[in-house]
Amino acid sequence: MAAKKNNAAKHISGIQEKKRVSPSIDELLLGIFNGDTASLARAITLVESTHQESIQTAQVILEKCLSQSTESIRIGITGVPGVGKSTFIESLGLLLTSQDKRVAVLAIDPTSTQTKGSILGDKTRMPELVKDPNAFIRPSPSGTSLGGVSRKTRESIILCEAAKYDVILIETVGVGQSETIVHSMVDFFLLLKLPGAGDELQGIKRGIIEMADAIVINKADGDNLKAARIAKMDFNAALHLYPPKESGWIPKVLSCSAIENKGIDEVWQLITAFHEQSIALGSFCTRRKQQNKYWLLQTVEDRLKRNFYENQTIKENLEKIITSVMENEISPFEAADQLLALQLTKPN
Ligand SMILES: Nc1nc2c(ncn2[C@@H]2O[C@H](COP(=O)(O)OP(=O)(O)O)[C@@H](O)[C@H]2O)c(=O)[nH]1
Ligand SMILES: [Mg+2]
Repeated sequence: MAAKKNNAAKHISGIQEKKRVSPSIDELLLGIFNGDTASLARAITLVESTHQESIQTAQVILEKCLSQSTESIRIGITGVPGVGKSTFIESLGLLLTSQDKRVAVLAIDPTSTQTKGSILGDKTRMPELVKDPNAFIRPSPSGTSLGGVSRKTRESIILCEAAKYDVILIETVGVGQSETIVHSMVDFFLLLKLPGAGDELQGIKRGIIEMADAIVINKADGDNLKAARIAKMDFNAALHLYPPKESGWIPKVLSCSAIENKGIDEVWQLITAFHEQSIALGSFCTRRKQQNKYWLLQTVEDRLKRNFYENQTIKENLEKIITSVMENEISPFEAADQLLALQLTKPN
């Protein structure tokens, strides 16, 4: 009897499960607008999906979410693996939730996979934030191209904002192009550095410093205190060599210990000062408008490329033409013209 009851219960929960797997668009939207994390998570899964049907559903949801006006701030946090990004986000996130702010954390890590690598690490490195009802943490999907991952992250930001998260923190590992892409989707870009970084200043990618709205020397604790002070001075000196930002914002250098929760308040005060100043000057709005333009053009480029490589005639001829180019039978430019002409004569 008990077993029968159990089975019945399982059956019922199975039905509910099934119902939960595919709620209607309106149900999902209502859930998102009410700040229901399960609906938000499901919508992000739709956004991340590569199935045609899910892509279309996601598009409808996104359009509805875009029309929700919000006053969120999007903050990108970058730095080499191990610099303490996740620990920093845990500290900052908890500070913000203690001020009754709702915090969403999205992670872009093209080097990780969902079962191993830093994603699991990230979850365990935000042990308190994960449990906080005012925080939502979502790692990026694995296996897709960086462009794809980041486009989805940008769409996830919009969903999080519609779910009324006040602060969106985006963690990205400092490899390849990921900082540039994250920079193009955030209001404030924060570069975390290690003490002693002064020595490697020469080797630093110039572009990243140029993009930073703040440089924060993390791990300023224990034996690192002196090195952190020196690094702070070095970066301050280095920043003077860069031209001022168009927005009028002067990037600052701070230090903190994410693990000991020291200096995190100061970082938040700096971000708040930036937020207020850039809204007052209009540069906040200008930056978002520029980003919209960037993403429009980026998407057009992505789609054109995808259409090209998915074109059946191109697929059939590409290898042959590549071989001809490699054998110097035809120049790369002539070959490109031929391929593009093929695509035009036989579109998908
Ligand atoms: N001493 C010290 N260690 C830290 C600090 N922040 C992070 N760590 C340690 O550095 C390692 C990497 O941290 P993690 O947050 O995962 O770095 P991520 O790869 O940049 O996300 C972990 O062992 C952390 O405990 C800090 O402020 N001080
Ligand atoms: Mg991390």
